[in-house]
Amino acid sequence: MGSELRGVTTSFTLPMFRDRAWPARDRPGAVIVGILNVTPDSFFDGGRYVDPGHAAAHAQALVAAGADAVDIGGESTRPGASPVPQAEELRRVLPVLRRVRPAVSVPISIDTYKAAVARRALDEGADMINDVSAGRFDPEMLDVVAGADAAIVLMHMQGVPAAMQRAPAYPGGDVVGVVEDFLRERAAAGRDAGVARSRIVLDPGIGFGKTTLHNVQLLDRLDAVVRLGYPVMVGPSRKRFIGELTGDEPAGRLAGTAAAVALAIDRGASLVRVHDVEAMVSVARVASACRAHAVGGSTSLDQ
Ligand code: HH2
Repeated sequence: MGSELRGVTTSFTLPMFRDRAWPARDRPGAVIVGILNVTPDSFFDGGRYVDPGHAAAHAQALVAAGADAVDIGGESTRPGASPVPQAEELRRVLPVLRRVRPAVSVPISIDTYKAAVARRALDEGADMINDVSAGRFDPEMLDVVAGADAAIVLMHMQGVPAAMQRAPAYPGGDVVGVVEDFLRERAAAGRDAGVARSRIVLDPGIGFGKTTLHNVQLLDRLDAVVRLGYPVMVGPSRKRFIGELTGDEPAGRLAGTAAAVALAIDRGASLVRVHDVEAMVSVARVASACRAHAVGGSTSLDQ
């Protein structure tokens, strides 16, 4: 998976997909995962893509803008969100997946913590499951992913979306240590269930049971998660902590998102989950080059 970038190398890694490596990409550096929420209530794009035709068109637009993967979600996990019944989540996600799968060649990820949704989506051609509960909310999830040879994102969340932002706190204030221990344990659980090491991605869960300070600490100390030895995904896109730092509403958080994405890549993130693909492709190019130079030493930047 090597490609030249001004004579430097990083340990940049990408997960396997089903029976294949990540498809060839036309640029090196961090992977851009474009967000497609097919929900009425997501905090930024809610209600825009509930129609499967609009959703499929947006997926193609994300890919045309440079997305290396598309993450389709049928349940908002914003702070205060209520769970969506399984049947409703399937009703939202499957028609979109059926249209998007034949229309794009990039990997498709499904943002769900329900094993039944994951199973149906993997049957219909999804490549990766993005589980914000890291396989804890549904005891069958890891088995489903292992059985399909799919990849999985294991994300840290404290509490549940409905209540996670009510005064989040960590023992001794050590959010980095807690998240690191959690992700180490969940990666081991995934491997115990039969998910190959090469198919696991870890995510510190920006905004999931965290104050602004916790989020900043996790971004700054992302190396602690990177050192666990798996590709790391980070999803700061337009989130509340950016608004708390800048005073901007979600619509005005593009520049703040760019700063967080650049920092995450500099600290070793291999994948960034974003709404604004075109802008973040440029951010990722610059930040990935700087990361490659910083880690530097030999001759290529893997993908
Ligand atoms: N953030 C959101 C949803 N899924 N998955 C991962 N792995 N990491 C994240 O940071 C993450 C995620 C929340 O953002 P969004 O999808 O834009 O909003 P909503 O939950 O309201 O649909």
